[in-house]
Amino acid sequence: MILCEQTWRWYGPNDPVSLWDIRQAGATGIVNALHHIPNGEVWSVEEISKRKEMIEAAGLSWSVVESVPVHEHIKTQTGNFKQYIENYKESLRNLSQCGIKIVTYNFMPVLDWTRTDLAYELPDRSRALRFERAAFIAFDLFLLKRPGSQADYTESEIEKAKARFEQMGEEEKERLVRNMIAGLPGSEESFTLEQFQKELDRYQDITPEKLRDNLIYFLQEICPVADEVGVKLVIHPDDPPMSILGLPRIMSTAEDFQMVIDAVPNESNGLCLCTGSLGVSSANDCAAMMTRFADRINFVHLRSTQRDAEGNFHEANHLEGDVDMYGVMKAFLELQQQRGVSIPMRPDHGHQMVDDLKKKTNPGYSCIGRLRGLAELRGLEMGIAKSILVK
Ligand code: DNO
Repeated sequence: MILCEQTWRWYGPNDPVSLWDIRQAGATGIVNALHHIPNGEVWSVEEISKRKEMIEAAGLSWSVVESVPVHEHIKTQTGNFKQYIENYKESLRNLSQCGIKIVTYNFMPVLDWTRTDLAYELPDRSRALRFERAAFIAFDLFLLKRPGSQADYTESEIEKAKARFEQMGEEEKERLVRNMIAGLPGSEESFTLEQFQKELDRYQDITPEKLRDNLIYFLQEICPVADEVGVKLVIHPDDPPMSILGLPRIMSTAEDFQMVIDAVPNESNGLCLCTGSLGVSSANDCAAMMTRFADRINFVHLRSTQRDAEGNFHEANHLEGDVDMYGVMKAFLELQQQRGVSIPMRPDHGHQMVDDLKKKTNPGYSCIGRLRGLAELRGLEMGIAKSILVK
């Protein structure tokens, strides 16, 4: 029976969660990036090797890169995008030379993942990340004051956002701005409000079709190199899976995935199935996607969210919320048996809980919540493996 490779995202030497903590959590693989290298520059063999040695010194292996960021010029096809694509190819060759063969990236314009509240208190007093629609709209209309933003919302949404905004103190407003644009862990960029609006302006003429063409162009360039050096590229879906702040988003549904695979069928063109991102939309059936894209999934993020009728959602415990984690895990186990490979999975995010409530942590990436998540997921995996899949 082939089981998944249990991995854990580590932010490097400055991460308050150490490699030994991770080893004690039971993970064997590390998901890591060279965050100190500016976006667009080549990751040299020297820098990659240094990090790799650090990870291996704790008895762990560097299994997945998350992420080699895609420069905004590549997404918009402006400025130095050709040079940045060449640099990307070079980084892939260097990673392969060091034995690192799975590379995650995303194609979300300007922002990576987005939440309005990083410390939403749950009934058990742990804290979760949350996306509150009224606060988000209030940010867009009254803090960012994005030109044309009113047209994106209904009258009743605008009313609610207004009431929400009026009730906010200065501190809450500042916090909301920070949460939205100062960059969550792993987002490679952060901005002031003015810089942020400038970044949005660059997308004024970029329709979803154009952004998709730019992604396809990028993949047509880099996939042959990845094929040649044996690297699997895995695109991370949009989080949340919808257009925000007038920006196009093109990786939110099964059809979006399908289109990109059809356009660039190279073996290296694969997916990172992130159940927490996709699961926010009731249209996405994550277990069905696991089966449908079985031959393309080369990395998995397991997490659940709880949505409500107003368009809010918060991150739920890993086995609760809207995602059918049993169905996902079963399909995941099945695809690994079919393909005869073990695929890396990481418990994605966790609640801030227990002793971590007293510590300064990376939002979503504190230790104990993820430790709980990983423990639950590996129990679920073992239960399914032993009771159903073994004949
Ligand atoms: C959030 C993460 C994302 C992800 C990137 C991949 O927790 O899942 O930041 O790493 O989108 O490029």
